[in-house]
Parts: sequence; C-alpha cells; structure tokens
Amino acid sequence: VRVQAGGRPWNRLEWTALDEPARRRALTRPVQVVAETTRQAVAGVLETVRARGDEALRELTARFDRVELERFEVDTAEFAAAEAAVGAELRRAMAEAAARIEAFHRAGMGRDYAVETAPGVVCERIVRPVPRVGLYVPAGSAPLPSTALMLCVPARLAGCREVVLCTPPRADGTADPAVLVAARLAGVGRVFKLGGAQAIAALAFGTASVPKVDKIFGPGNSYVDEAKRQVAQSGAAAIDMPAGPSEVLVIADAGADPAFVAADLLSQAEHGPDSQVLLLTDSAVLLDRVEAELEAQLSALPRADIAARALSASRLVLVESLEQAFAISNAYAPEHLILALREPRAWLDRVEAAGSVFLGDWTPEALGDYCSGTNHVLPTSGAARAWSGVSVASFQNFVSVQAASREGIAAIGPCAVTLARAERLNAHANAVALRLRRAGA
Ligand code: HSO
Ligand code: ZN
Repeated sequence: VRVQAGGRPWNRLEWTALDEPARRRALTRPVQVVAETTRQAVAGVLETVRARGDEALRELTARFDRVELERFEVDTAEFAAAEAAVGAELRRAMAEAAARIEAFHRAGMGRDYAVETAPGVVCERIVRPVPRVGLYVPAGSAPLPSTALMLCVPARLAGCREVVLCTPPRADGTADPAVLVAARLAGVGRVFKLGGAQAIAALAFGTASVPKVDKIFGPGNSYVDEAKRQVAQSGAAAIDMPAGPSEVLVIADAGADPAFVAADLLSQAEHGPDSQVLLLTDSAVLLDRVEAELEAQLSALPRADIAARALSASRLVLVESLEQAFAISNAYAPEHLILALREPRAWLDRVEAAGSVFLGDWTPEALGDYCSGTNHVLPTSGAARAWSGVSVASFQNFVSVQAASREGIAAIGPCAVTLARAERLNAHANAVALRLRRAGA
C-alpha cells in the first residue's frame, strides 16, 4: 500500500449502515495464509536441525542472519559487555518493570490445595513447574527487551528447572545488549544467539549445544510461528499459544480525549504493517477529532510508513450505542481492549473476550506493554475467546492427587461400583468391590 503524507489511509464506517456481510467483513482479520513455500521451507529447516544439530545451525545462521557463529551461547564476556553498553536509565527502567511484573504475576500464582470430599477421602491439586522451557525473543524491526521480561519473569516464578532464551544474532555476531540485560535481571542465565525457525528447531529437538525443552514461548515472525506450529503438531515440544499480528480495539465515548485515542491507535499501528487497529465510538464528533489527531500525529512518527500501512486496514466505526460497541468487541475478541469511557469499570462486566483490558483515559496500552505489571504476550486473531495471555500458570502443570483410607473407600466405593456396572466395565467394579469386601464394608 502506498500512502502519501497527509493522506487518511484508514476506513471510516457507520455500523448501522452496514448489512450483515459488510459487518462481517469489517470484523474479519486479514487471513494469515501461510504460503505452502513457507510451510515447506520451515519443515526443511526443522528436519535439517533435527538431523545435523549444531552444524546445521551454523549453516542456517550464516544463510539467514548473515553471520558466522562458532558458538551460539552468550558467554560471560558478552554479558559483561552488554551490562556496560546499556545505559543506567534503561537498566533502571527494566528493573522497575521487572519488579512490577513479578509482583503482579506472583499474586496470581496457582497454589496447592486439598479438599476432603468424603470422610477419609482427600483430593489435592499440586503444582509442578514445566521442567524445561525455551523462550524466544524476536529482533525483527526492533529488538524487544520488554518481551524478554514478560517471558523470563513468570518462568522464574514458576521454578522451571531449565530456562533458556533464544534471540537472533546481530550482524556483528552479538545479541542485543538490552535483551541480555533483561534476561539477567529476570534471572535467566542461558541465552543462545539463534533466530527464526532454526531457533525453534534447536529448542524442540535439542543439539549438542542447545538443550531440548518441553515447551516453547514467545512471539516471532511467520517462520517462527510456523515452526512452533509444526513442532507442536509433531509432539516435539508444546507451545504457549497460536500467534498472529498484534491488535487493539478502542471503545471511546464522547468524553474521551481524541489525542489520547489517536496516540493509542498509532502505538499499535507502529508495530507492523499487519497490525490491527479498531475504534468504536458512539460519538461522531469524537470520531472527527480522532481523525484529525491521527493525521497530525502520524506524520511526526519515525515509523509513519509502517503505521500508515497498518492504518490502511484499520476501521474507525461509528456505532449506535456503547452496548453495540461491546457486542462488536466481544465478537472480535481483541488482544488489547481499551475502554476510553467515563465509567470504564462499570462496563467491565460486559467484556466477554479480550486478552488484556485497559480502563480509562489514563491507561494507555503502552503501560501494559512495558511496566504496569501485566503480561504483553497475549492471544491474537480472536484466540482470546478461548486462550489466555502468558502467566505463571503457562509455565506450570497442575497435578491432581487423591488418597482414600479404609473408611474412605467404604464411603464412596458403592458409588464407583454403581457407575462401573452402568458402563459395563467389570474390572473397574471389581477393583473397588474387592476392597470393599476386604475392608469389611
Ligand atoms: N504490543 C505488543 C507488545 C510490545 N509493545 C512490546 C512494545 N513492546 C504486543 O502485545
Ligand atoms: Zn506494543
């Protein structure tokens, strides 16, 4: 899409004027078709790494990252250089963010519990960390140290035995220093300079230098996504969630600040040309003002070109009522939902599906992206209907335990026998009945 400066690349729609198919189109995300060539290229990379390990990683890194690496793991000297390269202010901001992310995630940790469900029968849930996890931090158009924090902090809180992070090498063969400092701040010591599908392959299969992990986390480009999908499907490693382009939906009323709303839409749009941006408002006046603000703010952005391309697929929609806005939002199930409303909390009950919600004029998405304490690795592409964002629970398994005493089986055994007979599973019935007789019940 070519967008001239000063143009208005976005689409303005009036919901009530749209027929059903047009409404459906307005909420349809551009289909992320994974080209057959991508699928095959990724399958090829996975197979090469599985078969030839580090040697294949060296070749693929030379081909895709254009750098010759003998060793992939970041060593002590490189960590020290990173610490020296990152300015004090950035370091402090990362430490401050990490502390809040930790506080919020710690409070939400699942705990063991036990319930006596009958006299002599105790059922428990015990929590166990996923033993070995791999975290992927993309570099893309900009390295994202905040993503390192969002993955490392909950992994550490969960107590995973082995936590390794992969991030693409830069042209000079080093990793992004801020990503390294973020990993260190969050207590993750093993970092490998690997990117793309080959990083996912290394984590899923393991090589002589990269440990195999049980579950792989983190966002990435279409090759990374496809590689995660393929290793999950083959059972080589589990993954955090299906991924797609980042998205925001803003619901604003007449009292919203148009400059704030435009700034929030643009902060999502600058992520990438495929970012999804939606505004729903019941005020035509606000909509006019947001358009004027978008125009003014867009041209001043260094990433104006990317943002304009994202905006060309965006929708600014005039709705009849806020009720209608919530119905639309729930159908769309956005990754980020901003409620630029006068009584945002009163509307929260209406939210059925969203990855993360931002209440009121003073809560831009950017706070959640960095440092409010919530996680920014969230379900996209409507997955928020059935998936949640990354939390400590993403790094844990919940194991159930039960213990019955003699008295316990006497109390609940007859129930099991009846159900077993109804299912005609006699061995089940016998396993219980035998004990009931022995217990003298
Ligand atoms: N909005 C992105 C996260 C991010 N923003 C990282 C800035 N840095 C996806 O939730
Ligand atoms: Zn962001």
